[in-house]
Amino acid sequence: MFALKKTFPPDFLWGTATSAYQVEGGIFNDWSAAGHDAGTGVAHAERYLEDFEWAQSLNTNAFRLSLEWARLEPQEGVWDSEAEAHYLRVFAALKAANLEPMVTLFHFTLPIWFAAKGGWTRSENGVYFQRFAERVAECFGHCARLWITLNEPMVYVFKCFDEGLWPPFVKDRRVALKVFQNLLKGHTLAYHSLHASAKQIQVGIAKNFTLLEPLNHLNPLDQLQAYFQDRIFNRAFVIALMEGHFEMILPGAGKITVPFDPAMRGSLDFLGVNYYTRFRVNAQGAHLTPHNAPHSDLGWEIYPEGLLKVLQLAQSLTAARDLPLYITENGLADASDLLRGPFLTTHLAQLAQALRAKIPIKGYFYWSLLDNFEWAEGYGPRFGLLDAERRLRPSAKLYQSLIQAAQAEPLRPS
Ligand code: IFM
Repeated sequence: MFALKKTFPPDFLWGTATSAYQVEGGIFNDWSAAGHDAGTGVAHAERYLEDFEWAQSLNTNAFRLSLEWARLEPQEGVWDSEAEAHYLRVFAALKAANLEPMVTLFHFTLPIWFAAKGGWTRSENGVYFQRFAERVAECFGHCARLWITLNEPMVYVFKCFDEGLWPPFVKDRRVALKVFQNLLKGHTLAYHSLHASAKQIQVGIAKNFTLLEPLNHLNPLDQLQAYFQDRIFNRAFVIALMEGHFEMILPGAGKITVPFDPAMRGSLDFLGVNYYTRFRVNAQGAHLTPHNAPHSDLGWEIYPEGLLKVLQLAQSLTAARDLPLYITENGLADASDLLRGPFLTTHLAQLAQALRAKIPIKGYFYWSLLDNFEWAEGYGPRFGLLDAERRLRPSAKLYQSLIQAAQAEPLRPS
């Protein structure tokens, strides 16, 4: 076993991650309206007390959740007091279970009224997200220290507006670029609104980092494709938030420009890293996984070394301000649960190596506590440490003991 002891600081956050639409149930939003209805979810909205007991029993001390905008503001400007009371009860339950909340505002889903206004495709709509952030800060700002404005903004851009696989099912690169810019603006507005009303909070984003490597390292065309894809998918959003502007020429899409905005510059207090897999990129830009590579039920390669690589990348992107990093998601679709144990052990070994290399990682959140609604894939993929009936999988016990081992002999300041 790798050295867990003496590697993890005593205040390290060990958690699991969820999002509202994927677990709560009974939500009407742009996804349900578009025929991707999560239905009753896994009834987390009713069973959250029990779920937090499970999370506590696994030795975790943190929990990542999102607030469903469509529940809190089901009609434009109309705030649902029962939904607010519900989330206040959720925060109270987290506190009682000694689980530090990490709270996301936008995790892929929108109120129907906001989608009808054009959602993120229109720059003037950023003010609605800003107003949502203000309301959230007023109601819940005292309940949490760690806030995430946007989950995986570039996944959202590509899935919804380039590949056209998620609502609103658009395949238009020009629209995708607009959404990229509007999400940056929306983040910036929400970042400052959250800080204006809630004190002593930290605000970041959860950024998906997918390793994009040339299929053939000796083929310059593969290299070029991998380079451009990595720059736009993994780096652009973070560079823009760090520097307040961004420019690049993207073959096939032309010049991408995010003009300088002083309010955007430095609007990150930490960076969340979501890591799942690596893709090999060929000269046509397709993503491939070698047949013999170990992979999840979704066909995603299991590549633990990639965690260290993306943490190094995240550190280099944020080095100018020495930002703290959190692994806000890392997990595996594995119905058999045979691979999840080794997945956890090998990824945590890479995390331990990153900590020893002084990468400032403050927490790790496994995706997910429970099996849940995996977007266009529905309920098929099983990412949970628990299944939907709340039966603990063997890998959950392993996670529990790995956390215990890591906490057993905490680092003492030298
Ligand atoms: O389920 C998703 C989550 O909503 C965002 N990150 C990736 C997970 C697994 O695909």
